[in-house]
Amino acid sequence: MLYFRSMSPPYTPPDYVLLDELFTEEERLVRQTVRDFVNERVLSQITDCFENERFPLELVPEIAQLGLLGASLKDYGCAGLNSVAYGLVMQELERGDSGLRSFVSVQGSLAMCAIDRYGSTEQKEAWLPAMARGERIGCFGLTEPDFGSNPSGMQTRAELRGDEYVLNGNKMWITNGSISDVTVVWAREKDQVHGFLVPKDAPGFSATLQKGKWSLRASVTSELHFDNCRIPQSARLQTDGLKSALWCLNQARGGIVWGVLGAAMACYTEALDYANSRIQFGRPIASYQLVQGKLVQMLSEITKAQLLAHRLAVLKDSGQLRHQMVSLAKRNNVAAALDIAREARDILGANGITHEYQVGRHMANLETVKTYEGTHDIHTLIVGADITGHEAFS
Ligand code: TGC
Ligand code: FAD
Repeated sequence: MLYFRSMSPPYTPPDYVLLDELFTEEERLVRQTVRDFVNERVLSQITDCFENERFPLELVPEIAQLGLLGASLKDYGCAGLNSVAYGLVMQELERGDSGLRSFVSVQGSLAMCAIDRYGSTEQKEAWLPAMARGERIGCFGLTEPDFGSNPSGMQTRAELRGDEYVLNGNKMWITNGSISDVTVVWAREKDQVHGFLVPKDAPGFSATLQKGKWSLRASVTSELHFDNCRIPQSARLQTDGLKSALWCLNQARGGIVWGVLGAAMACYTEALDYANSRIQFGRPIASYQLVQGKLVQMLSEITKAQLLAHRLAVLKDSGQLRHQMVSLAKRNNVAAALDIAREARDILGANGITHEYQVGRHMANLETVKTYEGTHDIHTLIVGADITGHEAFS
């Protein structure tokens, strides 16, 4: 018997050890609001977006209206959510699609957080309110064609000539690049890396859409080109070397720790529903021990990842979070989500590779999430260096 998406029961995410008790009423309300938005506005079109390599740009005003852009920031029209509520936003968005969560992560945790932390009052006033309203879109250009895991080798240069900076270089794999009004770009000025704000109409700036991805197809990914790109001297952020860029990454990595839970929950619930209705050898496949073993393993990993995500958010809000802890959680939760997506795909058999179901899309997306914001292995090395005192990057 074919099992169609239209037959799916309402979404009931797993909460095996009653984690809901850890959330305040406000946090649960935020989660429900985003869950409803994803149910009503995202799920109906996301397969089509993925198939056609299209980011649903038309949803941005609604996302902004819900207060999801820069939601962890306090002023400039931002929602000022605590880290648990912010995490739940990421979780629900990524239940829809990693590309949607990426858009919100890059706009809020990377571009807006960079401006909020390192910008002048003028820069904040110029960009943050409009970005919170979704009227201006931002991106974060760190990675280069030859420098991904090791951004300290970046080639992009900024040279002060008179009262202007002149930028030269290329960035690659930049989420939101071609739809952005402003790029937070990282470039080397003499021996020091700094962040700069480059508006899309700056002379010498251009962006090219990267097509042909197997993963994150409902997300805009671009190359950025700086060819004697001129910006005013005042466009430099008050940054302190590469570590300012790495600080921004913590904010986005924290969002990923929660976000991938949403993708994992979507895969788990779809696999559980399918296993209960798919009959082989005269019985639902859910009645076989091997299938139950897979489902239990998925649920265990989700439950552990939920606890880790929650603890991280509490540590962040109490000022005790170290960036190495974020690395441990990003590494763990993304790997767990990817394993869950692959197992869910397996439980759905041949149906698991079709667009009729979500698992294949989430599985493909999570391959990107494993790589961006620091690869799985880079996070292994970050935690490895922290616990042993020996850096093993080179
Ligand atoms: P290293 O010598 O380790 O550190 C230099 C200074 O920076 C400090 N630091 C951090 N501070 C805050 N947060 C962090 N995450 C930090 N990591 C390091 C460090 O304490 C030190 O401070 P100080 O005061 O002692 O000088 O620096 P390194 O250049 O050797 O870096 C090593 C490494 C590998 C950890 C770093 O380069 C790294 O994290 N690489 C991964 C690159 C990466 O994650 N790129 C992400 C690009 S953006 C992206 O992918 C967006 S995807 C968006 C989406 O769609 O969601
Ligand atoms: P590499 O660094 O070349 O790594 C390749 C492999 O080598 C990996 O398995 C890695 O773990 C391994 N490796 C590297 N160094 C070591 C080592 N020392 N020891 C052991 N193994 C090692 N970047 C941005 O700046 N902004 C964005 O908005 C952004 N969005 C992205 C969106 C998408 C869809 C993708 C795919 C990427 C995006 N990125 C973005 C880039 C992303 O951060 C990089 O891809 C990532 O940091 C890895 O760099 P790389 O792809 O060059 O891989």
